[in-house]
Amino acid sequence: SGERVAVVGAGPAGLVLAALLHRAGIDVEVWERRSRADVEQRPRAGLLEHRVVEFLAAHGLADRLLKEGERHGWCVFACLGERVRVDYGTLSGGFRHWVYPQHLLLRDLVEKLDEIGCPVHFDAPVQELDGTTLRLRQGAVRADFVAGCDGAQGVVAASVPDSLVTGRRYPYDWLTVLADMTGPVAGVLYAVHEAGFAGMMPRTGNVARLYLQVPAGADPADWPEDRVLAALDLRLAPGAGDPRPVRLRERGMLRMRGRVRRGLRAGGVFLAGDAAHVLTPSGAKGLNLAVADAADLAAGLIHRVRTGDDSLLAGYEARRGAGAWWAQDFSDRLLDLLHLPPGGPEERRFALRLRRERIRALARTGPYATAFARDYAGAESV
Ligand code: RFL
Repeated sequence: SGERVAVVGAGPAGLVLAALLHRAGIDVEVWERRSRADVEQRPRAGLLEHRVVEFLAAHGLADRLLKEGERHGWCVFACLGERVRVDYGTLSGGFRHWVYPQHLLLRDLVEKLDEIGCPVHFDAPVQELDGTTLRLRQGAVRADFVAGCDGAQGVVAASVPDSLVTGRRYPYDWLTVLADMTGPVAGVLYAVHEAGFAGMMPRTGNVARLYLQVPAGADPADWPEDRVLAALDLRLAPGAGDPRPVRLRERGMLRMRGRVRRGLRAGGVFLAGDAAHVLTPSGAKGLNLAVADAADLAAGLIHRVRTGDDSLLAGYEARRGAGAWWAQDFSDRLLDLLHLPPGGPEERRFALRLRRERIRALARTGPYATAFARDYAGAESV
């Protein structure tokens, strides 16, 4: 029909969307600010929901992931010297995560787009949007539809009038490191501790992503390597045979905030992924939500281009808003479990005991544990 879609951003949302549209015979191109090497090498997320992998697999976008990724169906909560294993794979009735680093997924998607002939332009920052025309250093690109998949600080959102943001700044931050460990990390560990939360998430081989609660606004300079290692050791309290960090690769500070936009569409311009909502990494939902947005937007655009009917697209904002609030709520409840409220020693002890109680309930067969397990693993279909 000759209608053109411009996708801004080659993250999970943009690349999945482009692949689906191109496959459906739609004229689509991706514009990405960073270099290809940068996109393919920057480690971020790594825990993929069941439903997301099912979706990617059904569209032929998970070949390598299915071969090389690892299934993951349990996590451990540590609290007051007790370790509680939550077998969410079993409690949910068989839904598990896949562990596969985000940058490898992006590498695979870029490769797939190359293979099917969908253009991805790297080193091409979109500077401004004028209706559905992109302004780039290289010149102007006209499109009929624009998908703003340009992340939390994107330029597309700025051009969507009335795109209101509701958000929360949490009263703490997470220092995050990628670490070489003494051995492979078998599963996710969440440690709820008097001194603050610490977490450990498996990546590939002996590499793990570690998180450490620090005061909001903390300066990374105050957290040199030995301080980080000592805090991790205290809070994670590894046993004799457990993997320990030996080398910290890259250190970052995650300013903890949740944010949901209202106004995900203006005419032919749409927002998806982190451009539409930002989640804290607590529930590992950000990447998953980005793919779910892309799936929904692709279906709406394909229907619109093929039939001229806008009704599916018209519901995009409501459906994806609901998806974002669901994930936001899940992440917020998990954060609440993982952090102690401010207070004196007595209040903190009380709060710790309450958290241990809730953690035990997550492992006990019943509707509470089943609901958590299904939400965590992403049981509902995309
Ligand atoms: P992305 O991945 O940020 O991609 C946006 C892309 O847009 C480009 N861009 C532009 N391109 C052209 N012109 C412009 N003007 C542009 N402005 C920006 C950017 O360069 C970039 O390539 O957004 P998307 O696709 O919405 O995907 C979102 C996910 O990347 C994000 O939610 C997750 O990484 C969050 N997250 C996690 N999510 C999970 O589901 N599971 C996890 O285990 C998990 N762990 C994490 C995470 C995020 C982290 N960081 C660093 C924020 C762990 C970490 C440490």
